[in-house]
Amino acid sequence: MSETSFTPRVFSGIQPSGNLHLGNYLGALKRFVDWQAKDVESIYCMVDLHAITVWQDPKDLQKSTRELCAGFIAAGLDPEKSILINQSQVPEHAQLAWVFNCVARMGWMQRMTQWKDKAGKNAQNASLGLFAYPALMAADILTYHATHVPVGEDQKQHLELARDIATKFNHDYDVDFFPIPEPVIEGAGTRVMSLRDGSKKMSKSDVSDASRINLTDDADTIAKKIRKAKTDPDALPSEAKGLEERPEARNLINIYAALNGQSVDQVLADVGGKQFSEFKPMLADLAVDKMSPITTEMSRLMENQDEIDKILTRGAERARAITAPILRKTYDIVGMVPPVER
Ligand code: AQP
Repeated sequence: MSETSFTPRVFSGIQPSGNLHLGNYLGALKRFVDWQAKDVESIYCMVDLHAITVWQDPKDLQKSTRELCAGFIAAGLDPEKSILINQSQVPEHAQLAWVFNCVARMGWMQRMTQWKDKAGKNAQNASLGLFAYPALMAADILTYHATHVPVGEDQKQHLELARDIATKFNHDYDVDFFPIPEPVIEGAGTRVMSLRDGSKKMSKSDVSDASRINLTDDADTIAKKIRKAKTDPDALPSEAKGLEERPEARNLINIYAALNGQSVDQVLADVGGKQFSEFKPMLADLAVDKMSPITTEMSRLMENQDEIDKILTRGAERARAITAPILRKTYDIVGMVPPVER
């Protein structure tokens, strides 16, 4: 099966499960905006069905979904250029996920590190949805015949599973129907680590708020969190190999590079030899400079929630023009009787 026989189309999503943080911004959102500039048809999704695989307070979920949409737009996504949707408003995601639940194998799901991390020792008590999460993610992508999926490093394994599902479907039904989607994991911001522990990824669910920079943090809070970020006592190196075995230093340099659109080598050429006491204020200024306009715009957009709801409704209409025929064709391939016109 040729991976290039499908028209390029981009899909990605973020869970409305709490505050957007710098990791989501650099690993995903900022790169969605870069893709938008390439003029490829793109769909960006607030994946609320994924969010409820762990408990969400209903009122918080609504607020987080609208806030996420505001974050998408504030970061530079234009709802006229990209299709912005709330997953639950496009029923084909869940419908195709059921078909994929019947294609994917239990053993594939059991190997997923995110399942093991999130279910932990309490797997018997985890939701069935959390276990099946990667099949829904495959459906999110493939219900658009998306070919490219910009994500952070942590989603690599789920993307491989989406590829396995597409391959097995095509093989089982002897068709060339689903593209094999390409993960696009590029740049210095694909794995932003906790500010408190350079071995843990920055995450919404970390109990320590000091571990992450939220897109809703004000300038003082951002500067304070960077000032207090864990580091080591040595000066910064002039070459990337000097960051080996220095996870916290590497993380702060990666963040600087990703925020400033530079490579790690370029950053180190400028800051090599500096102490953290000198570098941290530089990073804080840069982070405030890049993030504050987004935060301000997000708050402004949140004042007009009706407008956000209209954008999502319109996005769902545009999305369904793509997804409904793909789902119908999937059902035909699987052998489901179509409804007749009356
Ligand atoms: N630390 C990160 N560095 C780079 N990219 C990241 N992403 C998440 N964390 C980092 C990327 O953001 C996109 C959306 O992620 P998500 O919210 O759907 O899921 P997640 O990975 O589960 O996010 P969190 O913050 O880690 O949530 P919790 O704490 O609930 O598990 C994805 O492209 C992801 O790679």
